[in-house]
Amino acid sequence: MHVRAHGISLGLCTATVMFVLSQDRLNMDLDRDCLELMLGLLESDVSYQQALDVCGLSSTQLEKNKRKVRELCAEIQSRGHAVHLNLESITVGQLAMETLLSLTSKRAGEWFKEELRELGGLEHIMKTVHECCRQVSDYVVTWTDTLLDKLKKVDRCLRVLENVTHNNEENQTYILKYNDGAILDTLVNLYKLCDGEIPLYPVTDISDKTSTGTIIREALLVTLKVFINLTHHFNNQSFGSELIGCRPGVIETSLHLLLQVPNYIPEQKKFELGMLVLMLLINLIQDQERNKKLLMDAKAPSKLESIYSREESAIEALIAQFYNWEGCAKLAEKKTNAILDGEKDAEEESSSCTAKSTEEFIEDTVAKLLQKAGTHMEYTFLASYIGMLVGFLIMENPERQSFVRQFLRGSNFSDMVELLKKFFNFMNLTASCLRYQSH
Ligand SMILES: *[C@@H]1O[C@H](CO)[C@@H](O)[C@H](O)[C@H]1NC(C)=O
Ligand SMILES: *[C@@H]1O[C@H](CO)[C@@H](O)[C@H](O)[C@H]1NC(C)=O
Ligand SMILES: *[C@@H]1O[C@H](CO)[C@@H](O)[C@H](O)[C@H]1NC(C)=O
Ligand SMILES: *[C@@H]1O[C@H](CO)[C@@H](O)[C@H](O)[C@H]1NC(C)=O
Ligand SMILES: *[C@@H]1O[C@H](CO)[C@@H](O)[C@H](O)[C@H]1NC(C)=O
Ligand SMILES: CC(=O)N[C@H]1CO[C@H](CO)[C@@H](O)[C@@H]1O
Repeated sequence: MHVRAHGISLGLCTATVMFVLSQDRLNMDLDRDCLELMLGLLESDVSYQQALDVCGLSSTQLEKNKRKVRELCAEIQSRGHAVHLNLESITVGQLAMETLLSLTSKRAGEWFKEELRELGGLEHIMKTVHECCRQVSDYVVTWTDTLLDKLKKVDRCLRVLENVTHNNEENQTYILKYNDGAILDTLVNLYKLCDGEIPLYPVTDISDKTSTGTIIREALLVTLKVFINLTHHFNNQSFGSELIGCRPGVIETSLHLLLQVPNYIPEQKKFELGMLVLMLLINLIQDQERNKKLLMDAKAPSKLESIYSREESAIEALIAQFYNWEGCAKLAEKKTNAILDGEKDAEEESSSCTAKSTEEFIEDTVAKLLQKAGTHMEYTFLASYIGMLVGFLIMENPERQSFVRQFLRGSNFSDMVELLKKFFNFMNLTASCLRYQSH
């Protein structure tokens, strides 16, 4: 008994020390041993109260430790860190989890991802996601603070998964295969849940950070990012696309998110949501005949205001959305032409062509362009992504081509090709700027 209580107390102190170090901006020297210890601590979800119950004798000592730990944690919170920590019920596992999450979101390098997987940290994160999601989907009648806290925790864990799967085939495969793909079922359920809930909690104010609708939306966006990373193609193959695409409702949910859900989120978030959903759809169908068929056969999500409208095919709705965005994009053409033609201002000349990775560079230029041309340029991107999606669908398939044609203006692809050319030129421009720079 005594030994066990002592172990708990020691664990608590260790966890606290690590936690404090990780919260301080002082660089915590993280090495494999340290990580291993932390992951070990994650397993011990023992609360102080339990610790006190177990050992009758050294309760004064434990109480003293408890008070100290709480004071330390409160101090850290007063500096604005670890706001998620509940001071009333601190456990060893919680402190270790906080440490883990804050490390992965800050300074940990590439080696960390591998170690995290090998030492079972990813497993722990997946279990946490699973456990929180289970509670969320079991009890969601009204969103209590407790449930929203669970969702926020899921959000933070998913950010770690997003990071470690980024362009990393082995880590991606590990997650896809873990426990027979259990995490995929969890995430697909979460995806559908968020899709269904956002319309019930519409938010228009971008500065709103705490309402139910905002928390659900943010959880949805990070879920999408994890899906996109998990469906990334390596050598023209994507194991993830196969596994995720075949789960019932993924395509329908994505279509609903693309075509209906934007009505319930702030203006400033519509572009991000649209791009993420289209990126996922493209990943899903790219090399998956079965997923292409699912998309071809899908119905358009029903519009709330017209329940009795005829059943429209998803393709028809996608193409209507294409023309809608394309029309908006044309309005912006004048402003953006200057940038697309390569006219740059002095500020851009000096700052945008520094040595960066291609992705960073494109991201950077895209950011600048979007800023310059105003939000209208976003429509060009969204419409182009629909163009690419349709392109993958009809590639080497005359039957689908003629099906799509019936929804196109003038029954031809000229508008789509025109827009994709513009998009391509723009991408080529940014890429050639990079080539120029690297010489
Ligand atoms: C992952 O996290 C590291 C730091 O922890 C950061 O440098 C890196 O940019 C992140 N990568 C992605 C893809 O988010
Ligand atoms: C994975 O996620 C990161 C962070 O959001 C993103 O920058 C990256 O493009 C994603 N990777 C892939 C392969 O899509
Ligand atoms: C991927 O597919 C493209 C076009 O189908 C082909 O040109 C390329 O060689 C393939 N790459 C690999 C690694 O198989
Ligand atoms: C394609 O359709 C457009 C109408 O959107 C029409 O103006 C154009 O002439 C058509 N082109 C061809 C080659 O049929
Ligand atoms: C891409 O850009 C380069 C350099 O600006 C240009 O020489 C090339 O013709 C462009 N490629 C296409 C296909 O337009
Ligand atoms: C970022 C990264 O590549 N992380 C690891 C994922 O898994 C592979 C294979 O073990 C490692 O080489 C990576 O370092």
